[in-house]
Amino acid sequence: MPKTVFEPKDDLLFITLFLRKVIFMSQYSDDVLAKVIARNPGEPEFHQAVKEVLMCVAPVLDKRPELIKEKIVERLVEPERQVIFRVPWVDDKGEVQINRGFRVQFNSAIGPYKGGIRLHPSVYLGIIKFLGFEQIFKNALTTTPIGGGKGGSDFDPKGKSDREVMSFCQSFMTELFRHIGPDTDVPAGDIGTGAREIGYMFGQYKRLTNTFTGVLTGKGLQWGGSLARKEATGFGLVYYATRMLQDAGTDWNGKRVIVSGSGNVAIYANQKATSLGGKVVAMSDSNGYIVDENGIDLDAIKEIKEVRRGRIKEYVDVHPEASYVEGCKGIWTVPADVALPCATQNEIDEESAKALVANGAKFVAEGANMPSTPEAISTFLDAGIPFGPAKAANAGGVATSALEMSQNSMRLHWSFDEVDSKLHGIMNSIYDQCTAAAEAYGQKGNLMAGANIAGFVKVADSMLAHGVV
Ligand code: NDP
Ligand code: 2IT
Repeated sequence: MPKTVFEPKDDLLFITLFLRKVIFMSQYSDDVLAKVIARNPGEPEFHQAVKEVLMCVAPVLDKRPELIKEKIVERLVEPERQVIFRVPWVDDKGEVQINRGFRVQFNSAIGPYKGGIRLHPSVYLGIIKFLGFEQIFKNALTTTPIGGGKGGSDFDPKGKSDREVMSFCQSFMTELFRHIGPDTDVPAGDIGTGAREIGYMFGQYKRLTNTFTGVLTGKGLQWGGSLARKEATGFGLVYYATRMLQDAGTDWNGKRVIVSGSGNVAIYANQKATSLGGKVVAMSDSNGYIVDENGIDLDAIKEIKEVRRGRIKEYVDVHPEASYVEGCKGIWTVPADVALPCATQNEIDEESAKALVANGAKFVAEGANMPSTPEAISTFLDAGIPFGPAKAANAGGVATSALEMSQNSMRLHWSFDEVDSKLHGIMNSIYDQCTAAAEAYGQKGNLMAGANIAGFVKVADSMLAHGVV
C-alpha cells in the first residue's frame, strides 16, 4: 500500500534535511552579505539593496545549486566597471568648483548598461552602487534588452544658474563620453537630472564624438526624445498600482492618495492617479509638505516646480485653504488609502510605516528607489498591506527609455498613445511576472519576493549562458 503520510522516523529525517537546507541557505546568504559589507565598507544603502535581493532569491538558490556553484550571486554583487572622476567647472563668480562624478556599469548580461544620472549633494559611491544594483533587476523585469548601471555627482543643481548647470554638465560629459555609447551604456535622468541637464550633456557628447546617436534618454522631443518618457515613471507606477487595487477587488475611485516628492515621478503619478478617480491630498519636497483636502491642484504644482523651480510651500500662496508643514516626514501621518513614495531612499521608516497603517493605508507602491526601510516593509507585510516594490513599480521610466532607444535605432517617432499603450502593456507584464514568480516559489501575493526572483532568474540565466566573464 502506498504511504500517504510520513512515518515519525521519515518525519524526523525530513525535518533534519529541511533544516540543514535552510541553515545552509541562510549561512550562504549571510556569508555573501558579510563579504559584500567587508569589500564595500561605509556603503549602507548598497548593503541594504543587496540584503533584500539575497533574502528574496534564497528559494531560487535552494532549487538551483548550479547558481551557487557558478558563483552567480558573488559575481552579480561586483560591478563590472566603476568610474570615478573629477568634474571641474567655473561658477558665475568666476570661481573654480570641483565635484566628483560617478558611473557604475553594474551588469551587462542582458543588454547595454542603462540607468539614470543623479545630481544631488548626498551622492557618493554607495548611493550610485545601490541604484545600479537595483537597476539590474528592474531592467530585467521590463522585458526590454537593457543591463544595469547608474551614475551621478555630488553637484547640487538647486539654486544654480542655467549657465552654471551647463558648465557642470559639459565638464561631466567631457569625461563620461569615453565610457558610454548607444550600444555600451545609455544614461538618463534621475534626481536633479531633467530635460535641461540631459540637453547640455547630449550637446557636449555630440560635439566631442561628432555623432548624433541615442546615447542618452529623456531627450527633447525635437532631437530624438520619446513622447511619454516624461510621464512614464509616474504613469507606470499608477498602472502597476492599479493592478494591486484590482487584485484586492477595488479601484482608484474616491481613494485618498499621498504622493511624496514633487519632482518628475511625483507629478505624473499624481496626474494619472487623479485621472483615474483618486484624490491626491498631500505632496512634499525636501523642506516640507502640503495638504489640500480638495485634492492637489497639479497645474499649480507644475507651475511652481517645472516652470519656476520653486519650493512647495509656495502652493499655499495660491491655495490659502491648503496647509504647509515644515519637514517632510510628517507627510506619512496624513490619513490616506494609498501611499506612493516618490522622493528618495529610506523616506519611510518604521515609525512612518506604523503611522500609515494606523491611519488606514491599504496600499503602498514605490515610485522612488528603495523609499521604504526594511523595517517599514516588514510593517506593511505584517499588516497584510499589498506592497509594490520599487524595482517593479517604478520600472516604467526605464522601460520607456528602452522604447526611446528603439525609436532612435529605427529613426522613427511613435505617437504618445503608441508609447503609452506599450508602457501600459509592459507594466501589466511586470505585475504578472511578480505574481507568477512569487507563487512559483511559495510566496503567493508577495510582490517584493516575486520582483526580485523574476528579475534575478533572467539575469542569472543569461550570465550562466555567457560563461565565466
Ligand atoms: P526629481 O529631482 O524630479 O524630484 C525629486 C523630488 O524628491 C523632489 O521633490 C525633491 O525635493 C525630493 N527629494 C529629493 N531628495 C530628497 C531628500 N533627500 N529628502 C526629501 N526629499 C527629497 O527626481 P525624480 O522625480 O526623477 O526622482 C524621484 C525618485 O524616483 C528617486 O528615488 C529616483 O531614483 C526615482 N526614479 C526616477 C525615475 C525617473 O524616470 N526620473 C525612474 C525610476 C525611479 P527637492 O526639490 O526639495 O530636492
Ligand atoms: O531609476 C530609474 O529607473 C531611472 N532613473 C530611469 C533610468 C532610465 O534609464 O531611464
